[in-house]
Amino acid sequence: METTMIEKNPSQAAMELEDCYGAHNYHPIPVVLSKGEGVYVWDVEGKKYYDFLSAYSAVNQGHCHPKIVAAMEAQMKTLALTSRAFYTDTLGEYEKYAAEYFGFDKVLPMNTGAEAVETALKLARKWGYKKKGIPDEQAKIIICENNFHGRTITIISASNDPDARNDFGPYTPGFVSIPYNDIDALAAALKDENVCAFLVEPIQGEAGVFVPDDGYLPKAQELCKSANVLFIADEVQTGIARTGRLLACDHENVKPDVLILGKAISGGMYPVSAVLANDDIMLCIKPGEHGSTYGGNPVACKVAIAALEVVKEESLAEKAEYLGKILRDELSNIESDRIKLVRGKGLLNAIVIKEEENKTAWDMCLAMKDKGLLAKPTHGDIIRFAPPLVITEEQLQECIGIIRETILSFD
Ligand code: IF1
Repeated sequence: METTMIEKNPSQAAMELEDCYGAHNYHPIPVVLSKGEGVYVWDVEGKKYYDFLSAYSAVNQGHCHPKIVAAMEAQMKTLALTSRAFYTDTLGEYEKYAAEYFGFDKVLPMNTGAEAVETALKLARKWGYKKKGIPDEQAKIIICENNFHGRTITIISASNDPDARNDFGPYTPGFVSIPYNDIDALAAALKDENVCAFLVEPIQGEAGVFVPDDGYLPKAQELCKSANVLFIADEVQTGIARTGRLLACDHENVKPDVLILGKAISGGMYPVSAVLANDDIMLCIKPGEHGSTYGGNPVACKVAIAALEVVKEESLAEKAEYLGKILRDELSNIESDRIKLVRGKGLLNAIVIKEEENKTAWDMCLAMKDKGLLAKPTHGDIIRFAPPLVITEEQLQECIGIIRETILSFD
């Protein structure tokens, strides 16, 4: 019997479904993924790819890491959620583990990166009023141009990205914006006695993996200290071994007053985020003043412990440091007019592409996809290269081959 129905290929069908029923707040690379393992993902047609985005550094430990999966599976069968109305036998265990792991007195568990940033902002303001003696409603927080800290109304109030910000006002007041990597600007802004905190990404991720000058972070921390201002590091993207150290701040021996973590603290398994600080700061928030239904739930706790153990057991920071150098060296050696710049730290890297007609980086990502490597452009002309940290040197070399071949094909 003849049929007039034309079978849609499964990728097309999945993309149409999202397009039809989902809000149009993303413009993904046209690949439909259905499976992941380690450094690889597979699309619905069975094609295998190297993942060079790692969910924006959430899957540093690799996709579906067996140890993290096992921890999650065991806990979700036992007790998943109680809310914070009751104690659990997992939260304290996790808080102790994370506090000691990162060297802070206390942990405040949340779920997403944006929530953890919001938490840090609230904590800083509370500290500003309770400890620094800032007059009511006057607290200010210094932030940097071209930052990315998340998508809530307060956080976008601190953003200068028109896409993130425009038509979402009115905005939350209380932010002072200064150029990133500019110590003099920070020193000037710190003269205002109502400043309670400086919020900074140790490397600006969304800005295109922008690495500040050596010495910027320690100097910034020192200035904050003498101005009695909290130094808050947003390590949601740079943290958990991504840049070749446990924290990007560790490269410069900087210990933030408030540390914000998310993404890879769960190895991509589950939304887990955290704010860490010492008692003099953290205890400014009292019962009832902040919280979250899912924050610190038993599954999150067990997943985070396992994910952090994997980082140590598999020496992921050391691997990222070693492999990152190879990646940047090899990318720098590609003889193409198309590459303006290679930059990054550890396995958080980017190349800046010389644009031909403003979609070269996108087209390059499509070409790499066809060759079995997934990456995503940002700002039109920047491609981020951030594979899971479990990648082997041999796999990395194969990926460098794909990248080289693709870029040269655009000359
Ligand atoms: C998306 C970017 C990366 C972050 C830092 C907080 C958050 C993020 C330093 C909020 C989130 C994301 C969100 C994701 C894409 C991704 C991203 F391109 F948008 F900027 F990684 F570079 N602080 N980063 O990078 O964490 O609430 O999302 O858990 O699609 O918006 P979240």
